[in-house]
Amino acid sequence: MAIERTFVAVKPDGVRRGLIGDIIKRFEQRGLKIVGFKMIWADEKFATEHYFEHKDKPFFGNLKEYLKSGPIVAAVVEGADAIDVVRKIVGPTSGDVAPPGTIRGDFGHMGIKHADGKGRIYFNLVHASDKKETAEREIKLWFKPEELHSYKRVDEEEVM
Ligand code: 3AN
Repeated sequence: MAIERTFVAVKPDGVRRGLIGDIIKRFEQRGLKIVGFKMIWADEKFATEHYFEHKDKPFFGNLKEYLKSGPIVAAVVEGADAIDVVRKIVGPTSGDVAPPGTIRGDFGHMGIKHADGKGRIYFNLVHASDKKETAEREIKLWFKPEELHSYKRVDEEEVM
């Protein structure tokens, strides 16, 4: 079990819906540590860099429009096996199958197929890095080293 850092973003729909606190709380209450935190409004270049893995997908244009549509709350979250644990807290990509108890399963219900069928942007509140290499790349893209902080949580002995 390794202490890892992962990148999390409350996407523009999460910010617009006033869910920043509810979403970030999900990570804090599991004992994960917020070691970087800021609000950014991504431009075209930034959105393209962030989602470059999806550049050949048919929904790439919509995905970039989504990311650019409002400010994002970007965070770096630290903890034991944080990358996988955070993905479990976030839940599956499509809201119709995301189980209750996950962020996507508690704050939305619409599936990707429904959105694609209507040719509309698919909103799913939150982004979380999917693996170690992605986490390293995304943290470097969104944060300068001096914007990340090492400190102890008061409950660290019990939760980490
Ligand atoms: P996740 O965010 O769960 O890691 P990915 O990496 O498969 O999901 O996709 C990245 C983002 O692309 C998703 N969060 C979602 O917003 C969007 N997306 C994925 N598949 C589709 C699709 N078929 N149509 C529209 N948007 C999609």
